[in-house]
Amino acid sequence: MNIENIKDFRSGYVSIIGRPNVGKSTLLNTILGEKIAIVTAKPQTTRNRIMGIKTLPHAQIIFIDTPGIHKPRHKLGETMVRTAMNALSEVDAILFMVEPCKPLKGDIAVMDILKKAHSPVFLIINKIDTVRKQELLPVIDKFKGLYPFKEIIPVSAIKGDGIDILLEKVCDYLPVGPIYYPDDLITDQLERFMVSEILREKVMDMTEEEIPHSVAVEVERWEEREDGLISISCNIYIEREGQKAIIIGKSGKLLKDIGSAARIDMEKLLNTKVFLEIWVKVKKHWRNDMRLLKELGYS
Ligand SMILES: Nc1nc2c(ncn2[C@@H]2O[C@H](COP(=O)(O)OP(=O)(O)OP(=O)(O)O)[C@@H](O)[C@H]2O)c(=O)[nH]1
Ligand SMILES: [Mg+2]
Repeated sequence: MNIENIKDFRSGYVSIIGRPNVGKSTLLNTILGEKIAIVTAKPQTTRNRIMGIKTLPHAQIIFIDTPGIHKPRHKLGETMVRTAMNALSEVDAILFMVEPCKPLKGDIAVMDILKKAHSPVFLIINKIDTVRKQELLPVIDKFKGLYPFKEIIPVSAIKGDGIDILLEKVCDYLPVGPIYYPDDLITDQLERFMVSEILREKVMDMTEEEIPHSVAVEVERWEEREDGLISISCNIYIEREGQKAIIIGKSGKLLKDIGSAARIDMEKLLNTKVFLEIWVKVKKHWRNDMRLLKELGYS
């Protein structure tokens, strides 16, 4: 990376906030050009604060992807919402992401929270690939009437449309500052965490109803062999015995498919062959148990 002028270099923190499923993690991945956050078509995918670092010749932007803000129904949900709220203070800008439709209840609830924020708030209207241009103006008007956004930027996180403008505008709001992280670092996440997330993504993708949200993944063993192969053993935790049978599937077929899909992505991430072993275990009501939530890295 060619750093242009160290004296005018800008840097700072930017949070991505919004209700579940609007495309926050997709945006982060597109900006970085690499998949560091898991994405599914189901709401409440992200459960932790995910940091992604974008270094440009004249600026370093540290993005914080957050869990979707929703009405929590258990302690896991509460910690997720708390994680999102914590990302609202001490940042240089907040990207409030919505879908290209009129404000929903969930959006309005987030805007109420944003009224207490001290940082400039951008409205990011995502998924513009799903609507016609003329449908966008009334959406912008509706949101504009509800909050004094500093900038309004329509994007398609999936297609990469509007991303350059977004980065340019974000840089305008960053203070002059140091290069906080090495310019080739894109996240602070440990490989172990990313591997557990990959497996959780596949389970979420390949199961239905309450199962995707009842699952937690833990890496139990990680061994790097001399020939370069990494042998990983993971536990998938679910809340009830009945869910165990569903995840395993008829003759173990579903679990096998989940494992194959996860292994392919893990090999891409680690750039080597992976041997993956998965155990499905019951941890009763873990989503409502603070001790278990802590153990699983959720608080
Ligand atoms: N058509 C379209 N779909 C998108 C776009 N961006 C994201 N999606 C889809 O929207 C769904 C949710 O994406 P995520 O990135 O997981 O959304 P999120 O806001 O991080 O969701 P949570 O982590 O649950 O809060 C996925 O199916 C994405 O493929 C987009 O620009 N266009
Ligand atoms: Mg997400």
